[in-house]
Amino acid sequence: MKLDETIITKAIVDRYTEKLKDAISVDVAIVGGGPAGLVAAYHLARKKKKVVLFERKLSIGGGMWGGGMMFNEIVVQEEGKRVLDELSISSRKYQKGYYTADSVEAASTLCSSAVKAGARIFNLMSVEDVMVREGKVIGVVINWTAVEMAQLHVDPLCVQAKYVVDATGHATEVAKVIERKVGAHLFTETGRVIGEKSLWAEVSEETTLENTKEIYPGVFVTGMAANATFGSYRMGPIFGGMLLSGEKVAKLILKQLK
Ligand code: 48H
Repeated sequence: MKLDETIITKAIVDRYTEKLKDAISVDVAIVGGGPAGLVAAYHLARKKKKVVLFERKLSIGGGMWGGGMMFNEIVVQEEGKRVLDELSISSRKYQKGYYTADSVEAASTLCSSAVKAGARIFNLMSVEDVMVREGKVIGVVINWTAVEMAQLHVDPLCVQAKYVVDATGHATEVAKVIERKVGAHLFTETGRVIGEKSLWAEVSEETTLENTKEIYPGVFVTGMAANATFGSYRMGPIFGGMLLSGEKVAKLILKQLK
C-alpha cells in the first residue's frame, strides 16, 4: 500500500484533538502518573467516571521504574500484594509479609490498566495552577512541560473537574499552589503543607493511608504527596502504601460523586 505522510499527520492531529477536547470537562483530574495516581485513575475509570491524568514526564509510572536505588524490584507487604494480584502483576514471596515484583512489569501494567479502564492519560503536560470559585477548586491549569522547561512565556489552558487529586509525590505541587496562590487554609494541623520527615517505613506505610484525604474543598491528596502534606515520614522502595492510597482516594471520591 502507498503511504501518505500527510494522512499520518492528520490522523495524529485529529485523534489527539478529539482526546483533548473530551478531557476539558471531567469528573476527576489527577495530577501525577506515579503508582498512587495510576491506581486511583484505574478505579475511578472502572466505575465509569470521566478521568484525566496529567503527567509532566515522557514516561508514566513516577518513581516506580527505578525500584530501590535503580535495582528495578519493588517490595510490597501483604495488603499491597492483594492490589498487585487484582491487576495481574506477578509477585514473589521473599519472606513472611514481604513480596517482590519487577518494577518494569508493575509500572507498565498499572499504566496499561488505567488506560484500558478508560482513563485518559496525557504525558508531557504539567499542571501549573488551579481554578478556585467560592472556596472550592473547580479545575486545573495545564501547559506543555516543554514550555515549562524552556521557560517560554506561553499562556496555559484549563480543565474543569469536579474533583482534583494531588498525586505529585514528594513535590506536593497542587497543595503548594493552593497554599501559595489561594492563601488558603489546608485541612492540616498547621493549615499549610507540613513537609515530609525522614525515612521510617513501618510508620509511614500506615500514615500514607490515614493521610489520604481531602485537603481543601474539591482536592484530595494521595501517595507520597499525602504524607508530605501532612508531615509524615518517607518509606523508601516499599510501594504497598502507594497502591492502597490510590485505591482509597478513588473510594473517597466515588462516594462524593454519588
Ligand atoms: C504533572 C506532575 C506534576 C505536575 C509532579 O513520585 P511519584 O511516583 O508519586 P507516588 O506518590 O505515586 O509514588 C511515590 C513513590 O514513587 C515514591 O517516590 C516513594 C515510595 N518514595 C519513598 C521515598 O522514601 O523516597 O509520581 C508523581 C508523578 C511524577 O511522575 C511527576 O513527574 C508527576 O507526578 N508530577 N505531573 N504536573 N505539576 N508534579
